[in-house]
Amino acid sequence: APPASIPEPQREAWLKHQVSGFKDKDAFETDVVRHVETTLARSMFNCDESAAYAACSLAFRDRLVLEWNRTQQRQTFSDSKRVYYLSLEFLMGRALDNAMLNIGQKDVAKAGLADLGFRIEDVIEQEHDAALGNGGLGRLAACFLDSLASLNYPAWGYGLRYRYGIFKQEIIDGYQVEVPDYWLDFNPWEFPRHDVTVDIQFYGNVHKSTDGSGKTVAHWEGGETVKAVAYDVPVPGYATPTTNNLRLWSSKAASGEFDFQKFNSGEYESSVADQQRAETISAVLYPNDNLERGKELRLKQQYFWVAASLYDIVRRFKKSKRAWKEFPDQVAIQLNDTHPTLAVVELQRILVDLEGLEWDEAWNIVVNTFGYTNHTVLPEALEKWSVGLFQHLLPRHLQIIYDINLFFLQSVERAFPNDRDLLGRVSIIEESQPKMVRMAFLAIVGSHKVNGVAELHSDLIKTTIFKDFVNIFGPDKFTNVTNGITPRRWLHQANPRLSELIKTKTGGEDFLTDLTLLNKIELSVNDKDFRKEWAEIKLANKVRLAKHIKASTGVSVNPSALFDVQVKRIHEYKRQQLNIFGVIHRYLTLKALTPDERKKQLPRVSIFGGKAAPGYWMAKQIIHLINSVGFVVNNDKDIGDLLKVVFLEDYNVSKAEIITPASDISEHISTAGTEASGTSNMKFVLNGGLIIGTCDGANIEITREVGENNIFLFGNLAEDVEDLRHSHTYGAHTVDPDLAKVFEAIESGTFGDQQDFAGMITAVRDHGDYYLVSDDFHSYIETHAIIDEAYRDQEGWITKCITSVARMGFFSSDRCINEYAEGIWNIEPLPVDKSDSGLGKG
Ligand code: F58
Repeated sequence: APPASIPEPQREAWLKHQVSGFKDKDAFETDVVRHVETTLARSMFNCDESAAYAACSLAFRDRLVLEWNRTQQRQTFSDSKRVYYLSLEFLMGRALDNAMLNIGQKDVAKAGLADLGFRIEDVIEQEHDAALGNGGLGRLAACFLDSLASLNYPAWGYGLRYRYGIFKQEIIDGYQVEVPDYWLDFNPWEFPRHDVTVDIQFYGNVHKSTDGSGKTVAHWEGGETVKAVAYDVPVPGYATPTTNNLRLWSSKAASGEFDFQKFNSGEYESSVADQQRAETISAVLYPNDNLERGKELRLKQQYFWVAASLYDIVRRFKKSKRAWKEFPDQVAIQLNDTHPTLAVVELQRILVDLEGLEWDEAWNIVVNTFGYTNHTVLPEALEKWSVGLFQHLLPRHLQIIYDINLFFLQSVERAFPNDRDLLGRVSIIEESQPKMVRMAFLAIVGSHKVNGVAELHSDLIKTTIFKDFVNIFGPDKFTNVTNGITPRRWLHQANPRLSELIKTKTGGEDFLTDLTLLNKIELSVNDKDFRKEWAEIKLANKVRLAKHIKASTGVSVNPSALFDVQVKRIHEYKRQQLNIFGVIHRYLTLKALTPDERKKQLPRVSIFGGKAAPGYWMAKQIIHLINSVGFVVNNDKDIGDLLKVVFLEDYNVSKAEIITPASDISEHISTAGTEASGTSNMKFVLNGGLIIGTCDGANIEITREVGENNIFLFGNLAEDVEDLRHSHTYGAHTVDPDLAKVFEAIESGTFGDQQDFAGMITAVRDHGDYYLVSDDFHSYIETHAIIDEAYRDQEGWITKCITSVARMGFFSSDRCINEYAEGIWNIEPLPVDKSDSGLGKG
């Protein structure tokens, strides 16, 4: 039993007053009113929806904190191995709805809020998204935290507490405009830990000295120090008391608020400037998706976060008084992409420079501790840092990297003598001008496992960018863990009615904790009532989205039209340009029909959403073209409801929760071999939508699960992409004839000044069509025609949807986390007795 600071006789008083779950809605209401009147110092006369949100959140938070504390105690005293998930991004979205559902007391809150005069939906809407991520990579980290807690794994997330998350996107005159996302005004979900701080060093010099035994010891001295302050966010598991911790670091001047000495000697300005410079480190999330730019501040962010996290992890380990060699038995650290790769170097530094271990012993510990997940093969997204920048910012780390590289290359030399080319290819230091540190190579050398995120992707990294490393380390070091999504948020929370309907068919067992149980609904595929309700739910979700579209764009759309959705970051490789060219083709085709012929056509709504990186000019052109096409098409009387084109501004997690359940078809149409996995493809199918996609990323495994008849695949295969690229002639590439007509329409000014869109056309026609837009255009258009026909057969369509959902069990992030736990982390869940919980699960 845990030692307690409260002596036995007084513990009774503590137990008597212990916080517990809401017994009923009365208890919930008491808490809400108390928080409104005391914590918020308001009253029923000025309690608006935002105050109701605040009070409701605080009431739930009180419950969460109790379980959170207990979980941390339980995990500490069991002394079991923990996994630490290091990610620069956690795209958490909203917390309140998730907390209510995972704790299992949303019904109580709904009834209680209604008594107090509020609709729960409106209260939930008040919350600002925690948007600490760009896209798939950040959302994957959030799904993983949900699964880790729900499966009772002892796990912590470590990230940065950005003051500004991903920017807010406004669409003004059809163009993207970026607005800062200051989200911390009121955030009840974080707990500042002003007592948990770490001093982080930058710059300075390295001196070497010899210790008593004649060993050389490195000392990193001087430079500047910044303070890392911990902010903790509770992560509740679903239907379990386990509540894990997400620790986010915020930067502060090491001297505290500002330097009093300087202040007193009249240097007020510079004392404040120091403070501001320190705070800049955690100020803003870099908004690039699949692009690295080598900015010094970004490297500073990475080291700041990694050093603080490792200090924390090592401090926790040292309390156990175990021998260092046991470190990998207690600690697994997963590197979410290469952004935290400095952790490899930092742990080696701690062990060798500060703890006095021998290099080899330390290195053994390091390699056994880390695992590395790769999320991209795109060359422009692979991280490299110049040696000069490293030398300046982290001089000791550069030395250690050189040593790691030396020992690594020596071992390669021994295994593959006389292959100088190989040494050059795999060197962690790229011998370019300037020299660069290749972070992915460092991550591979410093980890015991490297994984890709879908089968095709994991195969591709083994045969392309990391091929030499497979030869060197052998194939077992490289593995696949196909991504997954949490069904709690992406079905139960986003689509409560569908979740309820499915529940009626899964025999009382909770499919939300074992998603493979979904297969039971396939038995009801011909059940009339089931099908009817299924269709009603989809329509209701479309009506809800139609209202949102009207409110945000002013465009009225018909909910019985086919909703065709592409929402994700805007990127040439994801090919929103292919989609909008296809829409233009549809428009031109409709225009060429007689009014009678038109009447026979199937109405469609093309829905786009997603942010472009602020410096990504082509992506911004694509957004502009989509909006320009929308403006023309939506106001064309010949077309009416047959085609609407909308761009939804500021796509984020909470918008995704409205959009995903409302799609009939969603588009996952990346050039084959470029999208590592994709995860929204899984979300759409899980919500009873079908997908059109290329043979890329997880689309391939989705096809394997749902069956070829239930997915619309098109386009060239990854294995043919290279040759096709070579076959394109620069300057005058012959484009597909249908696509040529689309270009003609754009160039004749149908959608406004053609100059605005010239870049997109040139990329295809004159600059080699790197993304194979023209090569895939014909099969894309044909496949959309097939989709139209399939959708006309509503009964057939519903059968496809139900069958697909039934077969999606594989894509739960629970399956995915279990694979990591077994194959990479070697950790076990820490079982909890559900009755040993302060919360009533209801
Ligand atoms: C995404 N990567 C992949 N990167 O593109 C997607 O296929 C995959 O499903 C997902 O990861 C999860 O594995 C991604 O989102 C980023 O946003 C990085 C942010 C930091 C700069 C480099 C890109």
